[in-house]
Amino acid sequence: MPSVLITGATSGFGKAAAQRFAKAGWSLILTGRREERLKALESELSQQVPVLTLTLDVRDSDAVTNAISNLPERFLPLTCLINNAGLALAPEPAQKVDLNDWHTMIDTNITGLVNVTHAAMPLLLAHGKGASILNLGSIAGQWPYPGGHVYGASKAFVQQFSYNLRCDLLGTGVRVTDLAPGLAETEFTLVRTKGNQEASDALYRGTTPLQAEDIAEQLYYLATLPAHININRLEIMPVRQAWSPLNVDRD
Ligand code: NDP
Ligand code: 8X3
Repeated sequence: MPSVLITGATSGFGKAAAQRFAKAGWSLILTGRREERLKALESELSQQVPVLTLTLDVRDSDAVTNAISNLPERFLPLTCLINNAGLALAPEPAQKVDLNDWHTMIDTNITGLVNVTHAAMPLLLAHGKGASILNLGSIAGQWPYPGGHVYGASKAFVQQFSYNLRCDLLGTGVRVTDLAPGLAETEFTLVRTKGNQEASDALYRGTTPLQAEDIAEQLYYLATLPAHININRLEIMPVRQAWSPLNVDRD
């Protein structure tokens, strides 16, 4: 039975991915900080497949290493790692941002992703051919926009780290993809605005954003491609999102 380790399974893409992979019969290792949400998901999905929940903060490298290097045999070797845990903070311009918010994004989106990857790599190498590392990047890693500052830069890291991992994993059979979504309706904007439900609703109102299930479907597609195919980067936007012209400062 294939197994998948999903970080940030308590909400949004991670939760939808857990449900999608369970539907296909995969064993699930689900992580996040909110234990009650993990337990609720476990009781929903453990009727279908084996589920292990790990309550942890991806920023805590000791906790991550300890948890992942002691996974029960029934979940090994690992078929797929979905590095999904992440967040944006501080939608305001760079010059107005609290430094702590920048640190939180770097610690989560970069250090956290690296912590989990480092711990899980031996388990994916043990699987070899057909195993995958699926990293949640973003359109923000490629396309700059006002208020993107450290969030976009952290997702540019995810893209380049994914490509560089591919170089080193060549010959092992382990695949790596930078999955880069655009506007998607999850708790992402609620987190970014520190709990402003009105701002979150306003962002998604009157358009047709991606849904968590759309991204879960792409994750499942990537994880189940024939073993000789690696999609390096997959950028997905809603049809109702596109680029704007460059800005010009005028007198
Ligand atoms: P959500 O806010 O709905 O989910 C984020 C998940 O990340 C939660 O399960 C949360 O769990 C987890 N998480 C956050 N910080 C930590 C931490 N320190 N340790 C462990 N888990 C953590 O957002 P999305 O589902 O939208 O986002 C998932 C990923 O997709 C992120 O990396 C995001 O940057 C990326 N993305 C999102 C887009 C969007 O528009 N929604 C578009 C492009 C990319 P908990 O709080 O329980 O720890
Ligand atoms: C999240 C998508 O457009 O807010 O990564 O940067 S966007």
